[in-house]
Amino acid sequence: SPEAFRTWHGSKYSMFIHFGLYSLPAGVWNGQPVTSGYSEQIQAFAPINKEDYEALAERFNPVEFNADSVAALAKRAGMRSIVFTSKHHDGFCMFRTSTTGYNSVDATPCHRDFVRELSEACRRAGLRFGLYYSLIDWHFPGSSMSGHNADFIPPAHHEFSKAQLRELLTNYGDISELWFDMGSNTPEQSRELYRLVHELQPDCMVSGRLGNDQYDFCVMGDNAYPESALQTAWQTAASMFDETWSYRSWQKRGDVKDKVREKLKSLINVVSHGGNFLLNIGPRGDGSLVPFEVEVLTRMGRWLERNGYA
Ligand code: FUL
Repeated sequence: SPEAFRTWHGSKYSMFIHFGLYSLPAGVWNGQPVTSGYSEQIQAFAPINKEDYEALAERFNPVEFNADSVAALAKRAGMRSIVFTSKHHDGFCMFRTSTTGYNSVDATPCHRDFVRELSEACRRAGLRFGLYYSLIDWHFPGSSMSGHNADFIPPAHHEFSKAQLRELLTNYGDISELWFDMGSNTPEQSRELYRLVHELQPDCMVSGRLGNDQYDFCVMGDNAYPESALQTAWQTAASMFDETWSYRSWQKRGDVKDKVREKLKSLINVVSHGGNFLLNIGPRGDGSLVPFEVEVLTRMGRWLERNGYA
């Protein structure tokens, strides 16, 4: 609805979070830095066989992850919502689900539902909350993994996604956006998922990466900026470093001041052309935030405040 669009568009600046099993290896496998591909896709790029990757769950215990501190950081940064990776291409669910045991409640020693923790923290902090949801699933029986462009996802995965979306859209209150990623859906499948989202939450905004022109807003290519204003609702998702979205231990971070300038320029460019800016952070495997990223966001927030935008 126009109302849902206005509310979403009014958010302008939001936090993206890439956090999951892949945060544990942090871009390193067998003692070697994995230099190709994004680190959240280390399973495909190292590559890591299914059993070894799944075993990461047994060590996943991010005691430093505190949803309220994350929400507080978003507030300090001047952001108005948070979008969280409920499930990335690895297929590991960061929420309680009855559809698979491969989830953060059942398969880890921490037994935590991160979607719940963040949804509640956002509500407490007065932030909106949205979900990233990958339609690629390297864990799903019969799927093949080859980096994100040539994966095969069996048709049965569609029913599985529907069941998970029902959970995600009924168990966690209002979801501001469903950030579908990388679907290779048929037109009928995209239509069905689009309808399902709106049946459960009419005001939830659906991203263009659902495919087949079933969307409420377009997403630019990763870290891509249009030359001019677009005739549609749109968003740029940006990573702190071009090379990865999830935490990478050997990332060269450079100077905080330069990064603040770079990201403020992007924010201004996007917002002045009518888009929404979704800026990513990648917490470490123990759940702690990367000080560099905290500093960048804090300084951006201060700039916004000084200039009367906060
Ligand atoms: C991409 C994904 O393949 C990346 O891993 C990341 O999640 C980015 C935001 O979207 O298409």
